[in-house]
Amino acid sequence: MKSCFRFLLGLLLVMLGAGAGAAPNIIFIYSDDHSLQTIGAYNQRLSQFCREQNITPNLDRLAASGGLFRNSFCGNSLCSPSRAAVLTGLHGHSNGVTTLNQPINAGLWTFPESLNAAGYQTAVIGKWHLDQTIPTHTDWWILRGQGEYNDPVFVSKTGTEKRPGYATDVITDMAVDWMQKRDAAKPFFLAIHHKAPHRNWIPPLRYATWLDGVAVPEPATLFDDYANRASPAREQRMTIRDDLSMKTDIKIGPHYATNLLYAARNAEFAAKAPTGDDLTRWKYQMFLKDYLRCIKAVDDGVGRVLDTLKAAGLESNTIVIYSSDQGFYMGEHGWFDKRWIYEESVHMPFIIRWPGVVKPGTRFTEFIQNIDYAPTFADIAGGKIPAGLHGKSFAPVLRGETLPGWRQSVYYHYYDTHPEHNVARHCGVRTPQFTLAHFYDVNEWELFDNAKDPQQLRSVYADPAYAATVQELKIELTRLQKLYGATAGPSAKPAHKKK
Ligand code: SGN
Ligand code: CA
Repeated sequence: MKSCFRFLLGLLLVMLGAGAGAAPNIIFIYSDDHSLQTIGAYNQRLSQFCREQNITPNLDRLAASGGLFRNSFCGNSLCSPSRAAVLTGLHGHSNGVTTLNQPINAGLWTFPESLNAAGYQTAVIGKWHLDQTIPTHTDWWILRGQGEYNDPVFVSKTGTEKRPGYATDVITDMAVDWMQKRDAAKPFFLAIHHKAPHRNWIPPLRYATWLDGVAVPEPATLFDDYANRASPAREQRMTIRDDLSMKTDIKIGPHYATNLLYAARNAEFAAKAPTGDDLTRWKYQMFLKDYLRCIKAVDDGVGRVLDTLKAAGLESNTIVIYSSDQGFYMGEHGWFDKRWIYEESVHMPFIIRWPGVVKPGTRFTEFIQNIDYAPTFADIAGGKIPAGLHGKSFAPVLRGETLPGWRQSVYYHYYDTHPEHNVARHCGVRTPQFTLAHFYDVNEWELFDNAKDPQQLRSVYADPAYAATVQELKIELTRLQKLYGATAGPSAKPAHKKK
């Protein structure tokens, strides 16, 4: 009888260990500016091309063995604000980070605190971009500001140190090393924050000629004229044609002509001397190839992490997540960069493998947002979730439960007034079918019917057929602002004054 009881107890423990009951390890791989369009598994504009060219095989493997969220959003498509929302579970007006280079409000809870208290060993390695805020992870090695692509300098508890090599590889090496040296008696949370593929898209030497001779498919909107939209779409400065620098972004000039990465393109440019639309097309190709070469290296890093887990026997009890701080324009609307509430920038990739819990191949449609990550991580780890967060744990969704009353819309607010890309401040709401945006400085509105106009080329805000929708969405925006204690306009003075 006693042995039968012991057997049943043992069986129960094994079952718990294999599934949601045991404290699983969590690896959170978070890159900088990775668009959904350039992930094979996402089925977006360039996904098929990515699969054909084998650009994201490891991310695709992760998505096939786990799940992928189609409706994963940020609340402000800019680096530091997205990172602060991930850490605090709060939107920027409450955590203090509405634009770049601002500190998280002193004393605010960040999720590693709950994981540490629950017995986890936590670490963050790589881009942080919250220079005035010290991580609460057990261990940390972070890049200053944007960090460097080559021989990056890390700041840690013990000082600063330059590490030789290509940033993506160096960060992966450090992450693998940390995993191998960690306290194996504790569950762990490891954040691997890549600098890539942020501007100015410097690939590793091993991919210097990879994709040469291949034509990257162009978006239908490469030569968008911004008609039928509010004025900010015309006023921005983020076009491939006018704002992507021939020198620092495309790397044309005497300084680059002798560089192994750029010699061939300098020769090609000299021979073809493209002008007008041909020059825009040529710049698009160079930009996309540099970006995709950076992605390929990130994907290599993902592969190494997955292989390390397998070799260490940690695969079955480790959750692996891949995300990025926001989306990016890959020439859609003629643009690079992000910032807008529009589709390409408001989406964040979110891929998750959780063996024994998330069924392989699951495609989630729930609306999740970066404010949900902190409570979700704390929930999974069995840690405390403080009251008053804007985000909610979606761990039950991962476990296959339906959450009654889960959000049907996301709140968005972009506050930056920096002249570099000149995107007007706006707040808005994204629902399953619509995007409503208010550019309050010029008091102009836009409404896109994403079902009928997925490329968002025609605002129907003034179309009488949409009058009722406009009313409903304005009410929804006000409801969200009240829910989160936000104001209709900027809640703080702009951090940057226009020159
Ligand atoms: C830099 C880039 C911008 C980019 C911001 C914010 N210019 O200023 O193109 O929008 O970072 O990016 S660069 O010439 O210095 O590369 S973010 O990812 O940090 O939000
Ligand atoms: Ca970013």
